[in-house]
Amino acid sequence: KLSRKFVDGLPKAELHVHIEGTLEAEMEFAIAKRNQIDIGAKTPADIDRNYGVGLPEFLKAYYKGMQVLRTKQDFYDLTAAFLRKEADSNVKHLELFFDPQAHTSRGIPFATVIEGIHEAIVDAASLDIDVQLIMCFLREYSQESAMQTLKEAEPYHKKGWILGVGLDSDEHHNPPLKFMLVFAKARNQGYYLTMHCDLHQVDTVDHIKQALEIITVDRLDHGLNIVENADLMTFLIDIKIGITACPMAYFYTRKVMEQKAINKLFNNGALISFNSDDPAYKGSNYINDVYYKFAQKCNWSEKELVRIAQNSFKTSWISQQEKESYL
Ligand code: ES4
Ligand code: ZN
Repeated sequence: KLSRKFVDGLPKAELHVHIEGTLEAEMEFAIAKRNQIDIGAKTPADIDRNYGVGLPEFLKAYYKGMQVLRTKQDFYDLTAAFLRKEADSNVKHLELFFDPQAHTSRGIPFATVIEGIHEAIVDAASLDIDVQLIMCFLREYSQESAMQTLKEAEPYHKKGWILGVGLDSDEHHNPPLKFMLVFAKARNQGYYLTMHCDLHQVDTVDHIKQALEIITVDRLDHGLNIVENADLMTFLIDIKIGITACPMAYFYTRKVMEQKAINKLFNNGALISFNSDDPAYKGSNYINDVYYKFAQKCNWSEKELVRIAQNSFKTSWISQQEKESYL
């Protein structure tokens, strides 16, 4: 019988979690108070995280919550709290998403966001966790806006503060190819590439095809609809590209953990990992909750979870030498 203790103690990498999605109601409330922002809540319990079912419904709540983040200290505090939590969860390597356009579009300077997050990473040096950043573009914004964001990121990328770029937010009518030029440019600048191909959006399989065959991403986020196309799934497995699943996120936005698709990928040898995505908006299910609850649901033992954790290191963007130290 699988024990929670085993899950908690298992060394793992987390590759798909949005820093803004770790904003718990308590912290949102406290930051709103110190920034003197009226969010219409008298206590943290008044902040409603039951936004309903579906990606647009989630995104609405997500962008509303993060409005309280204004200062470098806000981004610092949010990141510092999450890194402590990850280290306590035995996450040894973290590749953390952030959404600069969700803040620059509200008048918050790019520097405020990245410097607050980065300082928390530096100050977490005493924790036994290695942290890298992935900058996501918001796909409902224009390619020009993404280009501008890439330009703003350049000095920080050169300092080694940002390892990769991703693509997230509203997928409807916003295919990977909309951002072909910006991803080509990012690759030229030395970034790793990943992108969300979310569940059951319109034309998702086409989007996965574009991401894998044309953009040639280094990893694929969600992308579970790939099981609908046997050739594409075989291609993903052959080229050993990682696929980041977030079972509890699906439970909160679709009311299922997508066991079938996940098991199919897993049983066919895909390099699939488990991740928390937006834990503060997905029932406060952090990485170990995700591992444990999915395993319980599918009657998995330690053996399967060890392979999931190995996949997380294998498909991370650390050096081959570092990978071997974890495998
Ligand atoms: C996201 Cl799960 C998910 N999908 C798309 N965009 C996102 N931003 C944060 N989480
Ligand atoms: Zn995500």
